[in-house]
Amino acid sequence: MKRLVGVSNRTAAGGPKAGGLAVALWDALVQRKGLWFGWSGEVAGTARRGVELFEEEGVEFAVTDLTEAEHEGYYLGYANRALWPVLHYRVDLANFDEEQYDCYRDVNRRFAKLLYPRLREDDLVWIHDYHFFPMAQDLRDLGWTGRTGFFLHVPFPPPEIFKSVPDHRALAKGVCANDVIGFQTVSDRDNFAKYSVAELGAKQLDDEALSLDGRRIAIRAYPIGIDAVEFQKLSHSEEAKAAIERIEPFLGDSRALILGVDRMDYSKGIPNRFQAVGRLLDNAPELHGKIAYTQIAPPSRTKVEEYAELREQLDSLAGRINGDYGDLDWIPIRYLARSYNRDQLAGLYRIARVGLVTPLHDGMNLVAKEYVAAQDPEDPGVLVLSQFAGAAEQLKDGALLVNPHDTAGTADAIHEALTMPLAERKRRHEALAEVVFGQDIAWWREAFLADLDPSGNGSGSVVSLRG
Ligand code: ADQ
Repeated sequence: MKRLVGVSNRTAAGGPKAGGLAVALWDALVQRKGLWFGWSGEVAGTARRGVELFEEEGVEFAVTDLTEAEHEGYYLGYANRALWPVLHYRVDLANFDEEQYDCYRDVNRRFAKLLYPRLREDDLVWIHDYHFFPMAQDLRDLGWTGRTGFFLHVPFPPPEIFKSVPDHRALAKGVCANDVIGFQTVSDRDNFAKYSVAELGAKQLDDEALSLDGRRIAIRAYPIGIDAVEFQKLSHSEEAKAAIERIEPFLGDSRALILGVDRMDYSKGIPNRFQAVGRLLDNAPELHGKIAYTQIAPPSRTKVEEYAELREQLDSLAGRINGDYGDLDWIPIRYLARSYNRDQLAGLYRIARVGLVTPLHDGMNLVAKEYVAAQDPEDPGVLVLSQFAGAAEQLKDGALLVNPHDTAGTADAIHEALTMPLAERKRRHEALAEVVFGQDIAWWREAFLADLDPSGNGSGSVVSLRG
């Protein structure tokens, strides 16, 4: 079996192997005794420019620090304030700064230089996400010719939007130096194909292949999954039970829990969600005192201005809705700006009557899948899901799909979820569970690796992307 080399901004070194990317790559790297290369997570005043090497459970890690200037320019600046907003269709929030772009390019080149001497001829290189759009090209420039793949965890927007990035061509050409380019959805893949044909002069060979400069590039949708069996187990853990016990007094005998769990990010549509709950309370006075909406949203990227503004907006919206509708014995919105561990979340998902997942745009959204995995199949809750989450492509038959910009429509969907008869809840849950358990994280990983290493024996499983 060929050695796998994973490249991602953050690695799972030392920390818990939780969350989508970390679990998926970790298992593959353990299987193949691979190498994981990325940022150490440390910001050094004057950078240790080299690589720190260590091993965990047979997986080799090679990590490097960022200097303060790199952290500002490459990470906080270009990746988070230029690429992230554009890839989430928010050109209005993007901040394009030439110096930050140069810094992003330099970090990619520096990382490639550190990685290249560690590569062996037969390695498979798997690069992750928008932090490393140009990485494959930088490795090629150094002489690397081996099989190389890229997976984009976030959406790829329509060409008109991606073209707003001043250096869009250089970035996209860099991505095209990969042999396989993976997307979360068919719609992201098609946006990229359209862009590449129009802007780079690529030729579309078929739905899943481009040709550029005489090279064939596979482009495919590989919707990322979760370790569903493991997550279901977590929902029965002691910690899960303890979390349920803590929230139960607040729910009493008759209050339905509506749950939202997100990183505090403007792409997640949390203010729209608050407004939809406000509208629901306007429309349905009979629900006053009968529902408890809990939104868990730990602040992220707090050094970025737009995130600080979001925090203020949420504080004020939740305060207003609670002020308008709350009562001596009832607070409609409980908004908790802190993080809970996976066991605790699994327990809360399990007792939530409604899973409210309404991002304005999202690559996939693993919370939607975790919510499904944690349900009791005999008495399942209902998933209310944004049509703009990547997960909607797979989960459209079982979830109630909403347009998160449509406040009234979202309020109606929450109402429908709260009043849905058991038979329909079970039917919908069955459809959801089939996808979440069938197309899980191992399925995703094997599908990508089978294409990255067509000659290889992979793990021997037959993978059908059509499910
Ligand atoms: P994220 O934007 O971080 O990931 P998401 O996929 O929803 O979004 O969540 C990732 C993980 O973080 C999940 O396992 C979830 O449980 C956990 N998490 C989220 N909110 C939390 C909270 N409040 N407290 C504790 N844990 C929380 C990016 C892309 C997504 C894509 C993933 C994987 O933006 O679209 O699905 O990568 O490819």
